[in-house]
Amino acid sequence: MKRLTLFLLVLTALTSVNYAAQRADYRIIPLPKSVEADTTHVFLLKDNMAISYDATKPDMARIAQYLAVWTLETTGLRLSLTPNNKNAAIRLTLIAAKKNGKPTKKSKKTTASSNIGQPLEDYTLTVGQSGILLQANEPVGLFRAAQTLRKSLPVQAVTPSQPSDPVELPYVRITDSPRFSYRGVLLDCSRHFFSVDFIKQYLDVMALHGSNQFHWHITDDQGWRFEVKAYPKLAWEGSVREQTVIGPGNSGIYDGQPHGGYYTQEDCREIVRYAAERYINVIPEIDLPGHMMGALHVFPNLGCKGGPYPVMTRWGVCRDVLCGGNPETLVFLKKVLGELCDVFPSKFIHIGGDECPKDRWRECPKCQAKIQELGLKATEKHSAEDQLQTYINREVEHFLNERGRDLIGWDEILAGGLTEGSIVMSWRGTKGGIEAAKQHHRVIMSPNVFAYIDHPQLKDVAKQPRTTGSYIVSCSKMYSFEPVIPEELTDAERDYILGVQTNLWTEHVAYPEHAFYQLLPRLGAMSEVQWCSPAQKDFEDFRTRLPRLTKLYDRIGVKYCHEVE
Ligand code: TNX
Repeated sequence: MKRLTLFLLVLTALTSVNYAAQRADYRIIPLPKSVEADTTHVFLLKDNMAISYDATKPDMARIAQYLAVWTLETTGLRLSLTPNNKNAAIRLTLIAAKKNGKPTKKSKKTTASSNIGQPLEDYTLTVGQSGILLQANEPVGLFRAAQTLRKSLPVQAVTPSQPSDPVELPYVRITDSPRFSYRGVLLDCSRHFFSVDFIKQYLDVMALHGSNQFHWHITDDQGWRFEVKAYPKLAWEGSVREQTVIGPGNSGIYDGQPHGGYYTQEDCREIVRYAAERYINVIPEIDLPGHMMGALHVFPNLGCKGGPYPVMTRWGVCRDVLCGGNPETLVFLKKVLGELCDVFPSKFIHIGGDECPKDRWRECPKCQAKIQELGLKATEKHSAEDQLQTYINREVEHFLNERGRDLIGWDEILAGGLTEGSIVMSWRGTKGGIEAAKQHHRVIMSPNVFAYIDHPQLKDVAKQPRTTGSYIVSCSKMYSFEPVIPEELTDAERDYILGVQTNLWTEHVAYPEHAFYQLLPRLGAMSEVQWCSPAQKDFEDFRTRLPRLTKLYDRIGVKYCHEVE
């Protein structure tokens, strides 16, 4: 009899566990600040459970909807959306931030998060007996919490029309917030045009990694891709190059195919909206006064020599740039930037400023006359021509400031002296960024040897699609980047480092699959540079967490490099 009872007990236990439950794992990428798990207890997430949210608060329904979609995508579990339901398995809650013990609507904490006008992104994610609780001060925090839950879930085999297996979530308390407020990714859509649909997918992948700034490079020597209503030919004609040089470097062999494409202002607004729904700000870049052959093709009178100027069909730095002495140059730039500001609400506007050779300006009577007029004199540090570029930057900055915007430029803007409030994006190493921080200017670190993902990621370049070749930016190299070195900057100067950015230049990247291959999984490595504290970082540990993220890449259908060095 005793034996029979025991047998029945075992049988009941076995039959009640008639599923192959997989477990959530909170050691995601980027690693949250604190994960306190109790693996002896689990909450079972099952089909038809509910997600609740406060329907009176902005953005909540949308975030709940994302979470339902992501859970379905990853686990096959179907969750329902039920506003204001205290008994729901998953609950999204906004909590008023406290100031001096009193609740306030918006936290006034002056961390890096507030210095770029981003709401605070802190959140907590708790799993216990009553279910899964996501809490934050702002919707963006709930979005981050929802992404964390998404990445913690196992990617399960899903059979449509069959109920999916429940998921075991160990009890946990996660508290998280990012190290840097600026976590950027650049996409160059001038060298190759990418569709609006692709850009949306790119933004989704950025959001998955916690990035919040999309630096969109939309004009350059090889194609002007921003519609300007005052100058329609810019997009119609400035966007088309006759052909493209083949292979890395400038081989001298051309494909014979025209390449074009541009974004209408409506396209841009759609991208801004889509990004904003994913808590990403879009920073457009009009690269000036160099990298302007797209525009010079249409307006040859704006070049020192008067043209003709073909839209460039090969890569590299072009000696022809906007004339610094022609008053029409500033009229043109202000018209373009005016329309840009109408379309892009971003607080930051990028004006390029890189790789502007001064050969033409040195010989141009108009530029030299302007230098005289402004009384610019070469000093030990700054040539007169570099100062002429600063004069243009100052005019442009004033124009942007009047519209409530701040100017970002590549580190070349240091050459003629920084204008008052300019922000420096340091790409030729970190030197420019350090110099700018010492001058009390805000800085974004994007040093090419650590952050340029147009470069190969594996030592054996033959294994990869051919790209720019001069150095390797492996995952581990990128991961090892530390943007704030104490010996280089004082505490006060360090506060000027807003964050870090990785850049996908596309001279040799023409297709979406290739773009994702260049981006992933390196964006995973970059996300820990951007999000985690130095003490948390450990490349070998990152490696062990990566396969779960790449499973998710497979599930959402994006390409990535399968090897990691
Ligand atoms: C330098 S980064 C450039 C880009 C190129 C890139 C290729 C920067 C400010 N200028 O125009 O696309 O190198 O790696």
